[in-house]
Amino acid sequence: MEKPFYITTPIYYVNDDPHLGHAYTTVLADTIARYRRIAGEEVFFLTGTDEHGQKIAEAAAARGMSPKQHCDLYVKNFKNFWRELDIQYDHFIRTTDREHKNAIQKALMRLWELGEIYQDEYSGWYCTPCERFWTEKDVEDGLCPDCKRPVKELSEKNYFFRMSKHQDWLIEHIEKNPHFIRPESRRNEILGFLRQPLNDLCISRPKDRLSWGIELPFDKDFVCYVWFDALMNYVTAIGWPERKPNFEYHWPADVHLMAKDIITTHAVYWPTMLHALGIEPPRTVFSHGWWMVEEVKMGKSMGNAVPIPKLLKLIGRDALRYFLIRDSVISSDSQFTFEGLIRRINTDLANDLGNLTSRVLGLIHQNFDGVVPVPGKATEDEIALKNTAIAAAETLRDEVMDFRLSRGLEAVNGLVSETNRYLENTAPWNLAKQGDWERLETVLYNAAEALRVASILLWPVMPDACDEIRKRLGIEKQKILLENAMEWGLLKSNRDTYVGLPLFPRIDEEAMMKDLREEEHPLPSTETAEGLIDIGHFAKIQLALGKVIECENMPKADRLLILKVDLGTEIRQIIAGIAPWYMPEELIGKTIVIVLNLEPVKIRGYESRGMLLAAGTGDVVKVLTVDGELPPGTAIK
Ligand code: ME8
Repeated sequence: MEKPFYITTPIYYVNDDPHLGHAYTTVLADTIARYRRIAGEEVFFLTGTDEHGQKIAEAAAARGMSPKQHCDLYVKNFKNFWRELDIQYDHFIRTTDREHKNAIQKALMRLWELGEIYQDEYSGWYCTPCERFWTEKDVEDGLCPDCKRPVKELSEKNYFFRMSKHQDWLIEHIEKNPHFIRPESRRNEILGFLRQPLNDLCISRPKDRLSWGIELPFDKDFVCYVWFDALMNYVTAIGWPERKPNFEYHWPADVHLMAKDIITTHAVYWPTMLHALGIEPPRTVFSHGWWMVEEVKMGKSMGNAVPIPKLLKLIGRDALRYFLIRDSVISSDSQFTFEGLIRRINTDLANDLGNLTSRVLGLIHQNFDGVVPVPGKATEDEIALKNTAIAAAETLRDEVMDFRLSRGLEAVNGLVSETNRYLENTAPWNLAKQGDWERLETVLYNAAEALRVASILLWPVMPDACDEIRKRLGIEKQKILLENAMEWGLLKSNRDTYVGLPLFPRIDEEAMMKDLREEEHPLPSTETAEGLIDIGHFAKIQLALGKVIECENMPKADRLLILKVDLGTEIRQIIAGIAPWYMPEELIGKTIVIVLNLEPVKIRGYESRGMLLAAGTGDVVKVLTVDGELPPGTAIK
């Protein structure tokens, strides 16, 4: 029996909201999954969230929440975002799922018993945002070679996975399997990296530094390194090791998709971990380039993420999906510009596809009361159109199977433009005037048939628009199958159609940029952040002024301050993630704004009762204060 096509995205960190970079990989996976499904394959598409580790613990602390509360909230944001983009995953894994945690402990125990894990003293340079140690030679000017942020020297006892032991096997595996790492450029990069001896991998973190993680089954003072925990999701999600038949039915994964930032973890750490556990490696690890904004990688910590909720409202999810797939060259970086986005939508979607749909259906209405005509004899023009359609379908299929979706879409857009040209050449409006009904029937049937083919080929990228085209053509009940795009003449005559509104209205650049600019200060991202709330909701939040009477750094935490705040009737302890922007003494004496009625939480063993308010962009953060003297405890209404 053929196993399902198993495709994965990275599991994303929930330290902040999803951004366009996350959307890209997930839309790409969803689109490939849909193509495979309409090609008749069974597919298993996995995505999820990476919830342990320092990054998440600190993000939670900065928001005055427990890590689990924080994760639950952000997981909802991710899931809502995927729903808005119509991502049809088969399973969403969270690394805080019980089954996953149990499986990680089993994996660790197995490796420990096999002697693949040992304890050692380790000192090195640690990058907190990347959660990894670097050696002296990696670090330049005290900065992390990956994210270019400062690293700090750390020395501690830890557990190590004997990754180096599997180096020769890995090199041989990569050499024997040209499709194991794709594209070719990344494969060469990894082979180059493997020319140096591999270090063993530190797979633990002492609990006194970080407690938010999965406990090592053989030492309760340590938690598992977040990357070990995260990579394993690809096998735990399908039931390893407990649900063996399910696991064996799906594994190996056909493709793990990710961007180039995490190719080493996927192409080196992951296969060696699997090899040590006696599990076959995935078939392909595919690393795409980055979406960049003005030459900088788009990302939440870079502060240049595109305002997606607003963008989605303005252009719709199909247009965004199309743009992301069409305008990215999978093996290199892609530049995001609003001009590029608008140009793409106006050209390919409003002018070409939208126009073709309106024209064909409009002409069928004007001339045949909306009923698909019966075609007469095909001339050279119809044969050429048919050949273009079949060639586009075949090109698309081949390019998709080879992960070059942009080229596949280019071929489909070629078919759409060609059909518009066919209408111009055959000029059905003149045929109507001349009363050449038979020729008119043939032309409009063939143009509608090309539209039917396009509605299959584009469906995985733009499901809403293509469903709508199919409805207008009267074929919404037909199953969408790729093979039906390779056959000409399947559109049934004598069906009722309708014209409808333009599928993709032209975007006015100036108006859109104005609308987007109004989004410059988005609401904070919570479940209620979308849309408006009534005053009753706001009144539930109790805000008051508090005077900071003590403030100190939290030991072993870079971002956290412990504040004692006088609220008139009581003194409260509040933990705030603002240490990167304030020295403790700068805050003492300040009158700041406090949210009073939050559930108390413990952050690294320190209780926090309430939250202070601050505003900022990432580079600059300022606490909110009041304009003038008011006593502590004054309510804010
Ligand atoms: O790395 N362009 O999570 P993450 C294209 N939790 N893709 C981008 C992108 C950009 N500018 N920015 C992000 C992690 N991505 C780990 C993964 S997997 C076992 C653990 C996409 O939230 C891209 O897929 O930082 C990248 O690899 C991923 O988001 C990183 O997501």
